[in-house]
Amino acid sequence: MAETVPAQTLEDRFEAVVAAEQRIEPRDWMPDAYRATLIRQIAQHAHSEIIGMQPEGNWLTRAPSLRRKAILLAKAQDEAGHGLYLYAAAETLGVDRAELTEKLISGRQKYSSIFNYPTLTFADVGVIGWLVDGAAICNQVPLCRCSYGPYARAMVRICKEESFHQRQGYELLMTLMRGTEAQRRMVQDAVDRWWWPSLMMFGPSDADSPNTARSMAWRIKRHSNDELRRRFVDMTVPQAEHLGVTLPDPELRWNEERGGWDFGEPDWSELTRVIHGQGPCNAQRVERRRTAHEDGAWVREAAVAYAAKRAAEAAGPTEASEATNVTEQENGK
Ligand code: FAQ
Repeated sequence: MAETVPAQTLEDRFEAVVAAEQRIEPRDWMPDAYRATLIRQIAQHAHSEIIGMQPEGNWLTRAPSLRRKAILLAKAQDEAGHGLYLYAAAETLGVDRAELTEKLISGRQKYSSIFNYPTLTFADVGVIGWLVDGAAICNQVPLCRCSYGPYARAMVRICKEESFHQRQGYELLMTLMRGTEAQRRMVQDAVDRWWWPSLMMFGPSDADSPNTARSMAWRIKRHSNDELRRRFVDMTVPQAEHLGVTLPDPELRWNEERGGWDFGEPDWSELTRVIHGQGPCNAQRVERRRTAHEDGAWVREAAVAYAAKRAAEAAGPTEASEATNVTEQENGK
């Protein structure tokens, strides 16, 4: 008879694995709240990658050269791949990708606020690479050390690709900055529009972040929202100087004592509005996702039918398929 392990021992084991910086794997016992937190975060992260293809996708047909178009296509394809690794990681926790997609398009699960802003010019593509992927890297590199094995492993590959995304954005902006006065103005305008939303990607301030303390104790998150936001600003200010753009924050100044940059407070009411569906493009993004999902129904149906056919073949000949074979022979096929 199988031995039953007391719940207390299971929890102790879980805590010991986390404390020893080892990984929790799908078949290991884990507290229900740990599982729920991971499903929430990984699903939101996956949805962000998938919805995140839309703002840049807006420029695929209008990229200014074949080279820029090929780069942008490769980037969007990487994002689709990231979404898939992440949905697969979430599925190891016992949820189904179809169920997560349904929650996204019915507004019951979130995705990153940043993808609810419009891309008005091609400079936005560069700024998304530089600032949005830059922020994503700051936030995601520590997730490679997350206590849940499948999420941590997915993040290793994702981060490698994000770093290419960030570089292509910066290179695009450097090219525009070496161009005409109008191109430089276009870059500055894009930076002005994307700077504050990029800072909001890190989430609410620590004082208003209900999940951080628990997630850090479980070593899902390794740093608080404010710590990562500061790290991002410190990394980005010298890059802005090198590029020749101004960051739209009059409070930005070097703090000698701290050895980092002080910066202004983002407009938290804007973040709340965008998270709750009132951003400039929320309705459009979700509607587009819903249409794409409906348009793809035939692919899912074909995949299910094909899998059923393969399973039937693997199970050996059935009376029905034998009958089909006989009919085909009789028809001379
Ligand atoms: N947008 O208590 P916290 C990318 C929600 S991928 C929307 O601080 P937590 C690649 C939060 O979910 C970008 N919602 O929560 C790319 C929670 O709501 P809930 C996505 C937000 O989880 C680049 C509530 O507010 N990256 O960019 C946001 O501890 C270019 C309270 O917040 C990830 O998902 C927000 N900005 O910390 C693709 C990384 N912030 O669920 C295409 C993984 C907070 O309780 C193009 N995720 N909320 O109802 C994380 O690191 C964390 O989940 C945080 C939030 C830091 C986002």
